[in-house]
Amino acid sequence: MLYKHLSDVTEEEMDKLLDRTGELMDVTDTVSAILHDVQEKGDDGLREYTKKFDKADIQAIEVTPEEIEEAMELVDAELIRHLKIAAENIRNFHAAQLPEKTWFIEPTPGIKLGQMATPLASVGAYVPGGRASYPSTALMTIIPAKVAGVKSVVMCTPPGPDGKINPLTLAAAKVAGADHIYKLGGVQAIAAMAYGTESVLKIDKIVGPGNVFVTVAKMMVRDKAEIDFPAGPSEVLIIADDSADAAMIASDILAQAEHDPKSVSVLVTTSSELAEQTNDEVKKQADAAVRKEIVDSSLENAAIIVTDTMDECIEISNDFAPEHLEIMVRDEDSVLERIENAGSIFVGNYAPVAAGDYASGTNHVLPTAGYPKIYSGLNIHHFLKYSTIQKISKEGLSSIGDTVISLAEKEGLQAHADSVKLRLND
Ligand code: HSO
Ligand code: ZN
Repeated sequence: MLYKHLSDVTEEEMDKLLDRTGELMDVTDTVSAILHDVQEKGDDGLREYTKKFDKADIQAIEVTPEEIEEAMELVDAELIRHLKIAAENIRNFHAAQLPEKTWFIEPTPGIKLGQMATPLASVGAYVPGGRASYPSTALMTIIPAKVAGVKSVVMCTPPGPDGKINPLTLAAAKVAGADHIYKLGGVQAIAAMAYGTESVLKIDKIVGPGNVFVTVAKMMVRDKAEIDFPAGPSEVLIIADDSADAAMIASDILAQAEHDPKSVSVLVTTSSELAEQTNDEVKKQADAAVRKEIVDSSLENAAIIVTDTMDECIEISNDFAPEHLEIMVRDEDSVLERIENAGSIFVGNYAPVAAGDYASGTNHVLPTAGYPKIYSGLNIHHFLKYSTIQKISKEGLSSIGDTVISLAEKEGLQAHADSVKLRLND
């Protein structure tokens, strides 16, 4: 772990912290071969790759209603209750993001301008499986699509070697309201949803996190299916002053570190005392970590940076553009209002990232690696598109007629000009 005063951080160290886009390009050849194969061979190609990568023999690619019922019975009733609580909170928060279906303004008499939101027809949710199997991600991807009004929401998640999907992930998909569930993971899942096969519905947009292969596959099928954004290894940046609690900060660093050996956690603070205590706490908590191996390698990417001013903390955070930002300072709002780039922001001592990961209701599918500079985390607008509308009377058209005619004629488009003249000449 890097632990330094800002003035001692070298340019190289800072660059390494800020540039996290990684080795996406290294895997493009492998990915494009699989995409191509699935496009050619359809279901047979999917079965082949599922055998190769997931070690599973699958006949039917789609999960049956009986399999879903079986999973619902296998999962502890108490866990189903918790899934439902989380689902309700996620549903409510995303419903609050819904824009007005249709609105109009009348800037000039006789010209009414408006906008109408309509949901995408079909969406595919990719939910990672295997070592990192996240039922919570099924809730986070399927529920907003359903709240937006998407008719066909499909989920892909890889099967285990027994050909079955993790029962809790299936239960989560059911609670969230998925319309079709396919036993597919990796690049083959992305290919199946983007191109469609005999068994898999072709969808309009793919959302959800994945490893580098999945991320590159999503980026390569964009001519067939829109995507949300690249989402890589999890990250947190914490801005804290001397009012913060070192044990709490360390626990959030550990929570991030246990995700992936490539996860990144950063504390920027104006308090050298807090920095020292956090450094000790991280070591102490890491010793007792359940996923110690992952935590230890991830902590190699961690950093504690002490600054002289809160302005410097904020500047580092805005440059870093973290997936998750925690603000643990006395004057929270004055820091919050200066944040420019962050996927999801957690304010105060009692807002750990884990709250948003599972149950508060905000979405945990977020851009990483600095992409919060240009992308928003998953939200209702990812599932909607907007049509503009105009209702114009003859009076309204005459008020802009000369402008349209003059500009059209100047562009050499006489028919455009005539379409207006014809309407205005009695
Ligand atoms: N922090 C992860 C999401 C997650 N955490 C799922 C636990 N389960 C990426 O935002
Ligand atoms: Zn997490």
